[in-house]
Amino acid sequence: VLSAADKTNVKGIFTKIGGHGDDYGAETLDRMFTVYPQTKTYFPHFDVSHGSAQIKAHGKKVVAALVEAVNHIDDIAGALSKLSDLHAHKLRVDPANFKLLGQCFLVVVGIHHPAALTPEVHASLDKFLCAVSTVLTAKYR
Ligand code: ZNH
Repeated sequence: VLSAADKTNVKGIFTKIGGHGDDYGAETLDRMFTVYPQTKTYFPHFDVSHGSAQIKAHGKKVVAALVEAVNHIDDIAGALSKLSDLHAHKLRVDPANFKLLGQCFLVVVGIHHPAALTPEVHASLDKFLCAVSTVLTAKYR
């Protein structure tokens, strides 16, 4: 459960991310595909080479969903309900992969905002990403 301090930390770091979200999303996917090549199996229809247009477009969508979750941080399940249906019923991404994407996002944020990603903010952002992952995998059966 995200504490009041976690919510403040998450909102703060997303303010820093600001207009870079699209770029960070693409960089996150790029890193995930490189470091965890097994994740590419979910994207057989994508050009997963470095900097591809599809990676950029998808990175933008993923970060937009994270921003949506930040904007509704007290009701992430409600905010991402449709996305949760999509991942559970159509995409069926193994839940283990959410951890991998989350780790890559933390690395990207850390590279671009080293001073802002204090241990406290890191812990809060990690908790937030776990909360989002829990929502997106909640309807699996
Ligand atoms: Zn996912 C899709 C988000 C994780 C895989 N996604 C998607 C989208 C979004 C997202 C927003 C779009 C939708 C529409 O269009 O409607 N994801 C997300 C998030 C996360 C995720 C936020 C976390 C945090 N995913 C994930 C993972 C994976 C995935 C981990 C694997 C690995 N997704 C996916 C796919 C898809 C998606 C495959 C589809 C794509 C296309 O386009 O086809």
